[in-house]
Amino acid sequence: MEQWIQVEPWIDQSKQQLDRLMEWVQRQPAAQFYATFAILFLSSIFFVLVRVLKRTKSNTIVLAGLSGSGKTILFYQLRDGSSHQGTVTSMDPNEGSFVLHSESEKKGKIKPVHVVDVPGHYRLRPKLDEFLPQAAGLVFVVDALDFLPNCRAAAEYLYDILTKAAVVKRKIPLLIVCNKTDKVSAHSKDFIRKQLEKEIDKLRVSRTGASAADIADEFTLGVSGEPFVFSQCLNKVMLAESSGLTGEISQVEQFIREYVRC
Ligand SMILES: Nc1nc2c(ncn2[C@@H]2O[C@H](COP(=O)(O)OP(=O)(O)OP(=O)(O)O)[C@@H](O)[C@H]2O)c(=O)[nH]1
Ligand SMILES: [Mg+2]
Repeated sequence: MEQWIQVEPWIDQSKQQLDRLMEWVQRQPAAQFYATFAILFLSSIFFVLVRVLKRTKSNTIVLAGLSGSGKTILFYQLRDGSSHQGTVTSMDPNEGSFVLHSESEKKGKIKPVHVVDVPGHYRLRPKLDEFLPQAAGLVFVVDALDFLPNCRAAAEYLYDILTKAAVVKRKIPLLIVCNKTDKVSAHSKDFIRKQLEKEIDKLRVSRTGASAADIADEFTLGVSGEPFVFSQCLNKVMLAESSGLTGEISQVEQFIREYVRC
């Protein structure tokens, strides 16, 4: 009884508030209800569509890297199992949807992969932005033979890629492929990783010091106060070795199959 006495005023108050709310609702013109209902209905359809579209996985793998690193030969190896010796500097992206040559004999339904080879010439690099929004994975090809003279340029290109919103927000996995390992003088992937990390670290310092108007980076890289290592990136960054010339590309194929599932 005592408890009832305590809660009774609160119930009365709530009832009055509810009555006032109902009166207010009844006073509103019908058009507002229809508009509210339409907005709620359309936004729920929009959210359902976004979820469905997110679930439809992309099958695009983008090949990027400096000119002469071996992207086009890698593209042919993936598609035809041969290097088509005698490639020239590409002037346009090379793209195709195909079942990987190494899987062409396999039985059952095999998902084709859409591979895009973006030329390394710096004027053609902006083409990369057209393909990143649909990329399931990114393969960055490095010339392991002629690596040291090109280390700075490769690091700059990688830095640009790793700070792009399209890469960071979608956490696009990146495979750095140290190519041309058929030659004994090719550098190992551990050496290349360390050198690239060092160069990116230097770039990070110089770019952070530059004025915001001079830099186009959409995201900052690494952890401030710590030397840069690839494991600090929000997207997964892995390293592999290959030879497009001899067809030793199994690590690239493994990466593709990990992110473009059959
Ligand atoms: N030894 C060796 N040479 C390679 C290998 N892959 C490519 N090359 C050579 O490197 C040169 C450049 O190869 P491409 O595939 O045309 O290079 P790219 O990356 O497509 O170059 P751009 O189209 O200019 O961006 C060619 O002369 C190839 O023969 C490799 O695995 N080993
Ligand atoms: Mg090419």
